[in-house]
Amino acid sequence: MSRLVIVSNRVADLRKKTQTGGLAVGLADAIRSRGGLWFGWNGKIEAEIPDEPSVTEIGNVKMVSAPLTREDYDCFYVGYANSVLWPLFHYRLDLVRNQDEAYAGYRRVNAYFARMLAQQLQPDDVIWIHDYQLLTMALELRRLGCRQRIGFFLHIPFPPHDVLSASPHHQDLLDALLSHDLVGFQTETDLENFRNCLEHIEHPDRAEAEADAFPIGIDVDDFAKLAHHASDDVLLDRIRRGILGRAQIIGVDRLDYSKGLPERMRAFNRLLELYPEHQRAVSYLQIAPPTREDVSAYSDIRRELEGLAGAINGRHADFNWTPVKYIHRNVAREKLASLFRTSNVGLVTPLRDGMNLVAKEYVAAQDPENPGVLVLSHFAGAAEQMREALLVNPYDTDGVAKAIHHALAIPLDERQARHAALLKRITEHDAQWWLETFLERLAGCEHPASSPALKGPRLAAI
Ligand code: GDG
Repeated sequence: MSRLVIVSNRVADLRKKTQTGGLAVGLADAIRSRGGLWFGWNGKIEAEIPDEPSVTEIGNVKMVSAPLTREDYDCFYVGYANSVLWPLFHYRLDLVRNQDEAYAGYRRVNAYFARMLAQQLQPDDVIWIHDYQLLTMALELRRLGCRQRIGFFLHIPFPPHDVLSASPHHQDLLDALLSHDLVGFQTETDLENFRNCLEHIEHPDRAEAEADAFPIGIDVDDFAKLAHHASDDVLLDRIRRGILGRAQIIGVDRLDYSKGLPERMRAFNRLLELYPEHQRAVSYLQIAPPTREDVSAYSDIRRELEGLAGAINGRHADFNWTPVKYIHRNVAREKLASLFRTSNVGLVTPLRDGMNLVAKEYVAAQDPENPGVLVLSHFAGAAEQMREALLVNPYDTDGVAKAIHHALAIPLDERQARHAALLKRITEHDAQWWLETFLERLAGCEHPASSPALKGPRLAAI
């Protein structure tokens, strides 16, 4: 079997038993079980970039990483990846901050990562690059003469041409994507958008990269076990505090404007207004750990959310009831699992999301005998697979309030039926399925992008 080379913006810490994010867990397991190489930024900022990456071996895995300079970090990570690509790909043109300098930094870092990785490659490696920070890295690898198979997976949405073309560099980005043998997206919608964008650009000389949808999954059994084992303490705690009998709604999201958190708070407020019977009977727990705090749009959303939580509590709270519990900290994964299991409603209402693993984790964590109900945004990639959730439009405040009200009243047999259908689907399409399906498809590609006969990409060096 060819050696697997995974490339992601940050390398996971393989010495830690449990990774925090769902993605890191899946990839870490894959590489631990079959061996290979993992390349990425080491998270450090240094005065100068080195000539060679640092290499450590953990079991049969080679961890290869490199630092960034302050300027590279500011341009590549803050300036372009998170102030242009992230908002653009989440359909938020109002938040895009185009700057040529940032784009140049992005291209420079992708080229630097390609140089660092190229030194480590063997001829029959299979390379799998992840996500929007590294859209142009394969192109740079090809320029360096790498002929290995290269696959790419985009974890976030891919926008339609009308949105993408607002970027002055959209043609470059599409060209760069065509340097891969296989480009993977989360959903059929993303795939369609990509195909539609290609129709608008000229690429006559190029054999096309293969493209398909590979919806990412979670390790369902593992998360279910975690939830089952950890939930006893939480239940006891809730009984002790006398809040059993009160319903709990839960939301867990990085504090990101794509997750629709202010809209969700407003919908909860509306629930209390429209259906006063939920006063003192329902509470909403929102866990929203900080993220990307050096991008200004993120401090704005934080302020807005704190204001809203305070206003709702100020208006509705009672001496022994706090309607909104808002936690702006990272919570341990076991704790999350048990909180999911002991919450009656999982509220996942992003304005736009590639997939959304929290939706799948909420379902995996439920007690099948007495499961809670998932309320899920149409605009999460997960909605394509999870039709038995209560699907909502997150922009429709009254609609979400009504859906929560409905979720709280669904009888046991219907809850069980919805949960069983959802659990079956996420189990069939779990993390292992995602990984194997992608890698098998990559291995079977006709391999046009890496063929020596192919003309080089048209994209100019920067
Ligand atoms: C991107 C795409 C796509 C959250 N808070 C805490 C915590 N989490 C964990 C969740 C989940 C993960 O982080 C978040 O994954 P999501 O999929 O929900 O969202 P993004 O971070 O935006 O991920 C997304 C994903 O990539 C994978 O392709 O689904 O669409 O945007 O696992 O549980 N974990 C812990 N404490 C927290 O406070 N331990």
